[in-house]
Amino acid sequence: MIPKEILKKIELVQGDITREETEAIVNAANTSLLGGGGVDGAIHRAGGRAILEECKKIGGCPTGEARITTGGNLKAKYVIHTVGPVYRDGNHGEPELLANAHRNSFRLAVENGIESLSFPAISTGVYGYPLREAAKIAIGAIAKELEANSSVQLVRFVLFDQTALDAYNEVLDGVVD
Ligand code: AR6
Repeated sequence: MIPKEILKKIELVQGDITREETEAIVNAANTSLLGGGGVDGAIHRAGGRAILEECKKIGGCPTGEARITTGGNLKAKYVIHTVGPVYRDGNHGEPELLANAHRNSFRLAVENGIESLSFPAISTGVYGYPLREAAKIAIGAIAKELEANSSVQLVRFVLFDQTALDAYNEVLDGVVD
C-alpha cells in the first residue's frame, strides 16, 4: 500500500509528454541514445538538434540506466533518457530492468535538483511489455523512491492513450486501500 502523502505526489494523465511542463521529462530511448520511433522520436522532433548533439557526446546508455541532457526547445528544462527492457517472456530479468529504468531516472532527477518529472509508459510500445505488468512495476518503483526522497514533489505519468491510462489507474487504485 502506498502512503497518502506519497500518493499525492503521483499523477496520471493522458497526453503527449513532449508538451509537459514538468522540469524534466523521461524518454523511453534505446541503448544508442541516437533516437528512434515512438515517444523517443517525438521528443527528438519537438526538442530539436541540441538533444541529439548531447546524446552523441554521451555515447549510449545500457538498459536500465539513465542519462540526462538539455530539454532543447521543449518546455521541460531537461530530458532524462532511459532504456527499458525488450520484453521476451518476463523471465529474462525484464521486471528488474524496468524497475531500474524508473529508479535510475528518478535518482538522476534528484541529483540534478529536479522537483517535478514526467514518465511515459516505458517499454510498453515497440518493446512489447504488457501494460498492466509495466504499470505495476513503474508505480511500485516510483512510490519507493518518493518514500526515500522528499525533494521530488511531483511524478506525473503521461499516458498516450486511454488504454494505457486505464491500466495505470487500475494499478494505482489497486495498491491503495
Ligand atoms: N507522449 C507520451 N507517450 C507516448 C508518446 C508521446 N508523445 N508517443 C508514444 N507514446 P515506445 P518503448 C507511448 O515504443 O516500448 C523507440 O524507437 C506509447 O504509446 O515509444 O520503450 C526507441 O528508440 C507507449 O505506450 O517505447 C526504442 O528503440 C509508450 O509511449 C524503442 O522505441 C512507449 O512506447 C523503445 O520502446
